[in-house]
Amino acid sequence: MIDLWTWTTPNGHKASILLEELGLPYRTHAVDITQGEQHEPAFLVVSPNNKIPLP
Ligand SMILES: N[C@@H](CCC(=O)N[C@@H](CS)C(=O)NCC(=O)O)C(=O)O
Repeated sequence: MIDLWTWTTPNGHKASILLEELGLPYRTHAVDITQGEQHEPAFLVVSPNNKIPLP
């Protein structure tokens, strides 16, 4: 199972479109970058550069 950390940005949509087109199972984790959630310690563990999308 792929975990996709993402938000409703064009880059986030690119990752979702790719996974949908490939037909791969994945679960989505919303990271609201407008609220600064990309800087939370739990997210930095999986994305040290605080960027989404991250599959
Ligand atoms: N080329 C990168 C761009 C990633 C990127 O710039 N993500 C932005 C949102 S589209 C982001 O996470 N911004 C939050 C921040 O920089 O704090 C990718 O697609 O992986």
